[in-house]
Amino acid sequence: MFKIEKPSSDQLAFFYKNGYLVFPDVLTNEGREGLIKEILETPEVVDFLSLTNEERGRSHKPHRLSLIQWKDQGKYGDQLFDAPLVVSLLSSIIGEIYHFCHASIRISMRGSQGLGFHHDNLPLNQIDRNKWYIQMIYYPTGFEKGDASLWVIPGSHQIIDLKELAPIGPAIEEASAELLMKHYHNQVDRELKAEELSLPIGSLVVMDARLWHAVSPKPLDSPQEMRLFLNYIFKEEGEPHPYTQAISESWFCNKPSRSKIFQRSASSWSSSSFESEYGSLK
Ligand SMILES: O=C(O)CCC(=O)C(=O)O
Ligand SMILES: [Fe+2]
Repeated sequence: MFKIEKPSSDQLAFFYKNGYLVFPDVLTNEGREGLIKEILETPEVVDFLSLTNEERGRSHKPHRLSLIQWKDQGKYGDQLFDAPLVVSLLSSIIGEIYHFCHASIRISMRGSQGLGFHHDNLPLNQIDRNKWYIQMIYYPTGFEKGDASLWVIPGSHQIIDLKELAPIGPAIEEASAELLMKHYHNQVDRELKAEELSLPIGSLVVMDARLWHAVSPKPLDSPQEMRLFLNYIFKEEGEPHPYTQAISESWFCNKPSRSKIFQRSASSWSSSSFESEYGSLK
């Protein structure tokens, strides 16, 4: 599934310092192609792709599909629960005990709007904000700068106390590195500056979900038809997050070692109660 089995100590040091870590082109060709196939065969994705361009443009997230809880893993998506690189990263960062929270898919097509700067660590109880909540984000099709590119603000994961800026709630559409700097310079020991990434096909970004990040729009003349995003979120032991998904029986099959990551309760929130509290920005 992956070309490597563990991160180097320099990579881990980069993660702690900056709040994210990039593994460009780390999926094997077979793994990448297998994941793309499984994403494209997912019923909600099939429905989305069967719409006309005009219909997709009329939805409340124009030209974008956001499937928050993905449960249709096949052979390849299944490996992202506990492939050696995943286990090595998570046990180095979180420790031996951690839980799978949820998996999501997003598809951005030409004309999709992108996302303003936000962070994704939104626990029900603010105390849990200081617990590890890690996003393993896969970009099977990659992206170029200016074309649904990911922006990050390195070091912004160190802002622990958000005070007046979204202690809980929807992302701040117009947040910027300058705004964060103005509010939180006492909490971080460095200048906060946004950086735009470009990533080849088959890349992985490991993100401390407290990191502030954004996505640029996908231009109408983008050479790439579809930008695929797959996110597996893992968390430190504790209360479910609003998105914590139910475990499918099929994920366990013949794999008792997985009880370690799957034995926890799911969120009792419905997606509609979540959206009314947190908005539907994604
Ligand atoms: O699409 C991306 O690269 C990131 C998306 C994101 O930040 C989110 O869905 O929370
Ligand atoms: Fe995000």
